[in-house]
Amino acid sequence: MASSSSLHLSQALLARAVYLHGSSSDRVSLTTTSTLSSFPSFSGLKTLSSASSSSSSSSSSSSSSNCGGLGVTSRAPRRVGSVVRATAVETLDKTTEASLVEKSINTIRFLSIDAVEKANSGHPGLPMGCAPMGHILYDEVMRYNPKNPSWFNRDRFILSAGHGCMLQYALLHLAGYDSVQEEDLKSFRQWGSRTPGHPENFETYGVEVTTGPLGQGIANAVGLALAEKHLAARFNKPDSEIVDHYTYVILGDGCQMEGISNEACSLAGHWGLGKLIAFYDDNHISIDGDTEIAFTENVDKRFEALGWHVIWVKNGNTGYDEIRAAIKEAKAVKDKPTLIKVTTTIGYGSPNKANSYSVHGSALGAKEVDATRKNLGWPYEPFHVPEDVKKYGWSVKRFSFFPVSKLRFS
Ligand SMILES: Cc1ncc(C[n+]2csc(CCOP(=O)(O)OP(=O)(O)O)c2C)c(N)n1
Repeated sequence: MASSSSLHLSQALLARAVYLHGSSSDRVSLTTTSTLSSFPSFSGLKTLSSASSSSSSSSSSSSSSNCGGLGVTSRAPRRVGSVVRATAVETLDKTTEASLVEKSINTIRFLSIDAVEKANSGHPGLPMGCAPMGHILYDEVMRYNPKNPSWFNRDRFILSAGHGCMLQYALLHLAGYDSVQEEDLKSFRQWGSRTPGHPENFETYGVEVTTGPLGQGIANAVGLALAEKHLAARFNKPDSEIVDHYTYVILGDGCQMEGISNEACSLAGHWGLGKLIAFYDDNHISIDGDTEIAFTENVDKRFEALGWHVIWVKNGNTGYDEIRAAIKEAKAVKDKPTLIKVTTTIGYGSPNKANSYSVHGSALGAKEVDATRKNLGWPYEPFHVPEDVKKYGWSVKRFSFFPVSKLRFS
């Protein structure tokens, strides 16, 4: 439905995305909120040419230090000065051994478990279940540069299920973002730390969108994907595709229950945002128990009706190749956003708490942490990243392919 209210929503989403994700130093001129009234209707976005020809150009007046009044601190500024166009760190063709992938995924699980345990508060269940999809995204699929988090053409990742933020912090840590060091993981949920209880985009480099209110992250993701498509339509030339990136999201049952997610996803389907790929963590558990008690709709069919391509990964716990194949399929569908429903087990690996709401929002407890360590064969101390994970995977391996000194800056 392309009503005037949906147009206003689209303008708001686009304004927010451009405002937070633009960089005045990039070659493309970005639009500020004040110029949005001159934007065309976006119902033409399915055909790129109509969008590119119908909008008037505008320029950004925001400076690189203007982050929208979001309380940016000198400790974690959002922009990285003049270094805005480093080449991407390509990770697509990496061939890490399967056992090392498994070990790396378990590193994510245990960093999450240990941080929540130390804070004695937080949500370990989602990171334990979503570690495989998160790992594959950050280690094999996404293009980004941890040493230049504001590189404009990076792929975007949004954790719509923001309560599971230890997943994102563990991923940023392993991927080599300076913003999440071991001491940051150890101060998870502490006052003034860079690892707050829900992701804050002004607090931690690498967090694109502040999330926590369920449903809002996926709505922001629609805005980011729309911004990408709009900017690409306006500024790309056949010999110069300066805007070309994907927007990835992880959302859970709680996000699916929220009305705002349906409204935004309806627009995404209407616009045919083919570079929006959402992972639905289908773990059948929410804050109060099994989703059977309150949420039994057919999400797949709903998304199909909204105009999305829908894929079901039946084994999100260990089916790494299934996840990889789904992403490949999603990328091949250019004219529709994709929902990858990934069936996982919340708290995967915990012998007594997995698949129950008790692992949704509380620390496992020392006894269960020990049991989980035994169950997953994890002999290490808390917060330990095994040497082979450090050495052969993640950032070190990536930087050995692309040393920072060889990155192309201009
Ligand atoms: C709009 C909104 N309402 C309520 C909450 C409180 N809340 C946080 S997590 C959660 C349940 C989320 O369930 P699900 O997405 O299934 O996450 P999982 O149990 O898989 O971790 C709720 C209700 C919230 N964060 N946002």
